[in-house]
Amino acid sequence: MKAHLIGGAGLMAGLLLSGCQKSEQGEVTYTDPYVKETIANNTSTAGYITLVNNKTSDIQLIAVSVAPDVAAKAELHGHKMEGDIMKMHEVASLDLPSGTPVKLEPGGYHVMLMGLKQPLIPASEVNVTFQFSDGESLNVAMPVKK
Ligand SMILES: [Cu+2]
Repeated sequence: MKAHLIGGAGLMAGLLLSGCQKSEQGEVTYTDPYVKETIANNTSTAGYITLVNNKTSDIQLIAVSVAPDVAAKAELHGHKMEGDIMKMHEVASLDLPSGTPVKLEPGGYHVMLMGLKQPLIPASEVNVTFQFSDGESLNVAMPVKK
């Protein structure tokens, strides 16, 4: 009986180990992607998403991009106070610590789409590519919302 239990523990350890190896090759996953609809004649808008780095090592988000027929360019933006005014500015990278969800959200980090070729209307989608410091990338179909 005792031997049987030890065998069971060994099997469990084996399963845990293979689970570990799988997460070493883990990917960046995401939730809640959306792009804000364009208002009036604006040719820029912002996109938001929560990214989770499932890899065992920390990486950075180093670039965002869209197809040239969607917008002239995409940038990674943050906000900071300049005097009394909250201003957006481009950031070179965003840390994605292993296992920690990082939110791009209104008032914080966001994907800035500039020089849009046509207005973005709800129920459509924008394909955004997120490029990471380890050479991998993630393509996300981001729904346009009000
Ligand atoms: Cu911005």
